[in-house]
Amino acid sequence: MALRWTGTLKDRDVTDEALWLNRRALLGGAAGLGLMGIAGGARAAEGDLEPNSWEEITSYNNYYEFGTGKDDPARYAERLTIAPWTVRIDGLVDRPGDYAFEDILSKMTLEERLYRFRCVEAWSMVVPWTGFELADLLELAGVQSSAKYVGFETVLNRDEMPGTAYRVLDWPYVEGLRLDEAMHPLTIMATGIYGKDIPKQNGAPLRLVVPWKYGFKSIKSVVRITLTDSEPPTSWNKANAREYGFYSNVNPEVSHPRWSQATERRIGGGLFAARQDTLPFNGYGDEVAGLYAGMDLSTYF
Ligand SMILES: Nc1nc2c(c(=O)[nH]1)N[C@H]1C(S)=C(S)[C@@H](COP(=O)(O)O)O[C@H]1N2
Ligand SMILES: [Mo]
Repeated sequence: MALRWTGTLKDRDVTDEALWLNRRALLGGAAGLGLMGIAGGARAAEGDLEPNSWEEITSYNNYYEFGTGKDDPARYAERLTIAPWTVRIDGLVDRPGDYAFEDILSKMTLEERLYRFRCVEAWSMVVPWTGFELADLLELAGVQSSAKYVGFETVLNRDEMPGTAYRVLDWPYVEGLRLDEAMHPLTIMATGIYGKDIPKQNGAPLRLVVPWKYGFKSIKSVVRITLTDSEPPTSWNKANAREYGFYSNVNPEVSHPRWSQATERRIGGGLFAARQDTLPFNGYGDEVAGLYAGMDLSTYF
């Protein structure tokens, strides 16, 4: 696929969204979607994989470095400097170093992945990401056999991030995965949405997407990836360990202490739309449940 990084996102018209939807129609519904990498829950009802609009995906966001309001990221993230961009990959790797974003892209295979996205706040969307498998990036750096976890860090540029004036979280935002979760083919680094560069409010120029976990695991604007032998700290767990665990797999059977996770509100469904059932592992159980064999998922939240 000849998608190239341009470093800017100026025209927010719907042309690309229309093209994307048209191409999808040409490919022929669910069968066509199968071409976009792993079927990504093609077993779910087709209607459940109706992509949200560009407008919805880019105007209703969580990116607390720019404020805690859902419309703050769309309003303020434009300030963020994203070029040049480097990702430091360090820790238990054979080739640690600062990897320029363009160099990473030139070595990765970009593909489209239509994924459900489920926030721990019980809203959801369906997003047509463009990205590459995290496993490919980790292989570029050469994962050592002693590595067991992967830590991630978001850029911290306080001058450009008004939300960081408040200690809502301990900045920079950090996240982590077990190595087998990170290497799973469903785990991607997203660089685009609807075939366009990923907007800053969604985590430009590259952000993690782990579709079977609550949205807060999908850390934005990544500048550092560290391979470790112990579980890395994660921002929401540090902020409130009683409510947010390390694993955070989507699980309709384990309530958040303050609300049920059994159902979710699909963004764009309208004010009176029925809530829909939340699926175990967000609908990706066939692909990922095996990662947790033998674990009591009611306690590893
Ligand atoms: N750095 C950073 N990454 C982040 C967040 C954040 O506040 N800061 N919010 C998380 C949460 S709670 C969610 S639901 C998703 C939202 O992604 P979206 O705005 O692209 O839908 O980003 C996640 N990644
Ligand atoms: Mo979230």
